[in-house]
Amino acid sequence: MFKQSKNRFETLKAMLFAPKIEQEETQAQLLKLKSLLPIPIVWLFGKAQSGKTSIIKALTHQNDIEIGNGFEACTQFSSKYAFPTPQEAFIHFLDTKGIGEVTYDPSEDIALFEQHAHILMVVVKALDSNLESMLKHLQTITQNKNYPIIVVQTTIHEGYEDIAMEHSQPYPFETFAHVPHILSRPLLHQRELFKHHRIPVHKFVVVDFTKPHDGYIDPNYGLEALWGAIEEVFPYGIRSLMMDNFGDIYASKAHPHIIAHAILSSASELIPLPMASIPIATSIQAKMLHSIASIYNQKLDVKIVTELSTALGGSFVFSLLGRQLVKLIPLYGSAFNALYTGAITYALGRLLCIYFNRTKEGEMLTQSQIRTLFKVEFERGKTFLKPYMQSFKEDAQPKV
Ligand SMILES: Nc1nc2c(ncn2[C@@H]2O[C@H](COP(=O)(O)OP(=O)(O)O)[C@@H](O)[C@H]2O)c(=O)[nH]1
Ligand SMILES: [Mg+2]
Repeated sequence: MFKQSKNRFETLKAMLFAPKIEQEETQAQLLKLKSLLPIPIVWLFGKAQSGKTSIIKALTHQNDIEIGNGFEACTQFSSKYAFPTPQEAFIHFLDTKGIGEVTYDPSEDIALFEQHAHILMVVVKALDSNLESMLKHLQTITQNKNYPIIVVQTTIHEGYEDIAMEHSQPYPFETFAHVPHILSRPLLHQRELFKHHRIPVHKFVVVDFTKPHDGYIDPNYGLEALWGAIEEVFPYGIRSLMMDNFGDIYASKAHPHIIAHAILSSASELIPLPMASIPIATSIQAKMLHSIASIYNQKLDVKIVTELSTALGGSFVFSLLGRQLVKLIPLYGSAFNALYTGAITYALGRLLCIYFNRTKEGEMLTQSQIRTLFKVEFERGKTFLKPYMQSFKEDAQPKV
């Protein structure tokens, strides 16, 4: 790897502008790599119209169309939403939509998802007291596996006495202090039902995800509490991987795509693949740069790439490792390479975003600015990727 790293940007440049050298070999490797990637699943379990799709929307900042395009059917009763896209997914949301049907049988879903589901998110409308058959199915699902269960109680405004009432602030549903009786009664009653059926719930969260025309000040009421619950049971920094706010809307849009490629390139160092004539991580970086350019509606021309690769070439990237290199390589081996490669991919992606953003304003980046920015983004990349890559390692451990 380190021999390559001196001229990896030359290889990248060649790949970007002569895509035919990539060919089937890399495609096959990429497919293999993706199929081996242990992608975490959030299993959403709830009746139709309970608010499952709205939760995906709130967690991913995607709109209806983007979500609609991301779904693919996977069992008779369920479909899967891949984020950010089916080709680049680093998280899956599973939507079980057949629960209200008399014919619903969870066995197919259990067989397919038991291995990989990291969170079971049960979604109920706050005023729905008819949960009997759903709870029965949940009993079956949780019989053989202890999922961390989060129950999301949605659409609470339907329980408000006065239609003009605003949501309570600060969010009172951690303690239920000062929650009007008319609201607390159905919510606590639902919680009793879970207890009665011996469903071990990690956390209940109350939300109201409304449309702008509903007129609430906070259209994502309870989203912070929901993220809090998710991070308690899946503490791998997933929130910051899915969304980062850069002020530049294109950069925010590009963020999950950069993360997806960074994770993939990182994983290519961890997952054994047959040797290829072209380093797979480089071809992943090339794909990412093309995808960022299309988000910015820009052409990826030779000038940009030459500027970047001149600034970052030579021993610069190598020097980012500093003295850590000598100390850490014997210790961590491929895990170290994985993090390093992923962080380089992340930094490259971010740099292209910054480049497009600045040149749009007529500004130019000097070679030394490029280096300084790259260094900062490289460190950020490491921070982003480390916890998530940790989840891979744990996934690979034999389950007890
Ligand atoms: N007010 C409010 N409406 C919600 C909430 N969650 C979902 N909805 C609405 O309820 C309807 C069904 O939601 P959807 O997310 O599609 O449910 P799904 O069938 O479980 O995926 C949609 O019109 C949503 O806008 C919520 O928390 N509050
Ligand atoms: Mg839906």
